[in-house]
Amino acid sequence: MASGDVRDAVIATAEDIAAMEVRGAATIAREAADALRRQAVDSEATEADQLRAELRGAARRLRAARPTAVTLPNALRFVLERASGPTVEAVRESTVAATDAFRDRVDRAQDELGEVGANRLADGDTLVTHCHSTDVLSVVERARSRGLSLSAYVTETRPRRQGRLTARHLADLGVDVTFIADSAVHTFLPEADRVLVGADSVAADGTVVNKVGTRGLAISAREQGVDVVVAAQTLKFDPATLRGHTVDIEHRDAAELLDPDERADLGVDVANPAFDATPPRYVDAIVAEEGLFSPESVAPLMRERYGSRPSEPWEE
Ligand code: RI2
Repeated sequence: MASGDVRDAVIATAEDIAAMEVRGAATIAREAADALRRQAVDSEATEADQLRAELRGAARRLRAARPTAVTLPNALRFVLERASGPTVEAVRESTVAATDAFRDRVDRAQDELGEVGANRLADGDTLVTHCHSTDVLSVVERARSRGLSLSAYVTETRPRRQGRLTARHLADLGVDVTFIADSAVHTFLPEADRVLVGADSVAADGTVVNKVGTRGLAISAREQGVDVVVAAQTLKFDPATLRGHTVDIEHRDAAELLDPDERADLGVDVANPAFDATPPRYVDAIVAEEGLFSPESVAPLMRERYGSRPSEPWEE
């Protein structure tokens, strides 16, 4: 049964995103767009305005699921701006068409950035990566398909241990993988040619928000003269930062670090930020579908892509 006018499928998707059953910035975006499609298809609205209001309500529910990856609001905005028409059927059809277009766009962007990123890699490179990023995997997949031989140090990525997914994917692509504890990454950096990580959001000044631990990794890499390359399609660009907003860093449940009994026994506080912000001075290049960018060139591209937007369509 639906809660209010927001359909069950939307609530289920929002819950899956919050629980990280659905995770990774690009994947969250695809699923959120699909949830709006389900809202449109399953709706019992009898007026176009009613369906549009329902879509805004669904978007608000989805937006609240996780705060940091800007792909989520960017996906919702893409669909809502195109969900229009004089009748319920017209709004429904335009919503379905928008979600199809959105998926195509994300898939194409990921393919294209893979090509760009592969140009930056060399045969025999040793990479260091952190967490699990499908944008990073696209780069490595493209490089492998060109016959480049690659090795990688893959961090475990506490507390959720997404590094296991990366290790499996890279090994399946024929990369020579060494799985390491997060705290060991500085030990192995001198053997690396490049750090290659994803992003959840990129701010207008080129700051990269990614899985917690990325900032320390990037600072250490700079100290040791290792290139830091960020694979981030333009869907990761956060237009709100053009107006002075900062990216909200998600703090997750303490139970991801200590089970409640153990925590009570220890009598300690727990802090569990899921992401951190790497300043642009530690980022050598951002690989997007439109090419390779310096952090300084993010702002003009962001302005051109998103323009100025004082409010979001789900706030109207
Ligand atoms: P793609 C992940 O966050 C990681 O921080 C990863 O670098 C980023 O999303 C980007 O993922 P989480 O959802 O979009 O695991 O490249 O907290 O797949």
